[in-house]
Amino acid sequence: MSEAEGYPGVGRVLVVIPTYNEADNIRMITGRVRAAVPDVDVLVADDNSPDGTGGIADELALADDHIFVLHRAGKEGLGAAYKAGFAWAKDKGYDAVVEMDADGSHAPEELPLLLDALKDHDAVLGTRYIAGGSVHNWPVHRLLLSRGGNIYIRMALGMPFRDATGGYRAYRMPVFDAINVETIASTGYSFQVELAWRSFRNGFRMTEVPITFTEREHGVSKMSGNIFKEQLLRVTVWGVQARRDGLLKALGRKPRPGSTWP
Ligand SMILES: Nc1nc2c(ncn2[C@@H]2O[C@H](COP(=O)(O)OP(=O)(O)OP(=O)(O)O)[C@@H](O)[C@H]2O)c(=O)[nH]1
Ligand SMILES: [Mg+2]
Repeated sequence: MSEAEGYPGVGRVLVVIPTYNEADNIRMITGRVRAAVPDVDVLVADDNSPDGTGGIADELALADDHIFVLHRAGKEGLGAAYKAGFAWAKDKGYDAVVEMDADGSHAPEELPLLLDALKDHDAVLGTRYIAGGSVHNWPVHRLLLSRGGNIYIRMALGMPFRDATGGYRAYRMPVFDAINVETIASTGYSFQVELAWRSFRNGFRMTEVPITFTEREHGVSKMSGNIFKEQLLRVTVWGVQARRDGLLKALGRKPRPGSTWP
């Protein structure tokens, strides 16, 4: 890619798409990304999917020099795949990274919305729960769980965001260094919450843009009760830590090791 290419006002952008058994979706999603933002690159981070997603991605990469594949040894969860993708992007000198699911839940056609907002922000969260945003084909219980989880997160952490669990986002690369992204231990939805939380605590310029979220049509869901419990527990711990840090700060004391206090 030449210097002149990339997304105006942002620079070289890499869309990282983690995949596990997305053989039915991978052509569709990469094709839509390439059509929506022709000057942006795509990295498929595949955990050795048994259904052959990685092999299909290799074919796509051979045919298109804007598509790349990161083959990982085995299933380690979404967070680990993203961290590997971010490290790959840093190594290759990208200016910004977008997180996107492979299943079509995140519309590639909305990429310009996220990237335009990134022109004057460090992180942009695609949000289902602000005016203009929406969720399609979700059963009521899942919507309630998601909305309830987000209300809890907002109260526990004092972050202003309406959708801290969403997975359609754009970050400028310096954010990842500042928040020590490689030390994030969360998996599942907590990974997204922790990314937002650390970015917020470090004072980065963040904003939300409305997105249209559509539940997957093909393939198998990996959502589980354990993922939800992990999120609840971690958010509660961070909330308590943040209040303790606030107190220490008010008393003129130093933060504890491992604190999210910037
Ligand atoms: N590399 C990698 N990707 C994963 C892993 N688990 C999930 N993914 C991918 O992460 C994205 C989000 O996972 P989904 O299964 O869609 O999770 P979800 O949206 O909560 O659940 P659905 O209801 O199935 O849509 C998809 O692109 C998955 O293929 C994993 O262990 N490794
Ligand atoms: Mg999904």
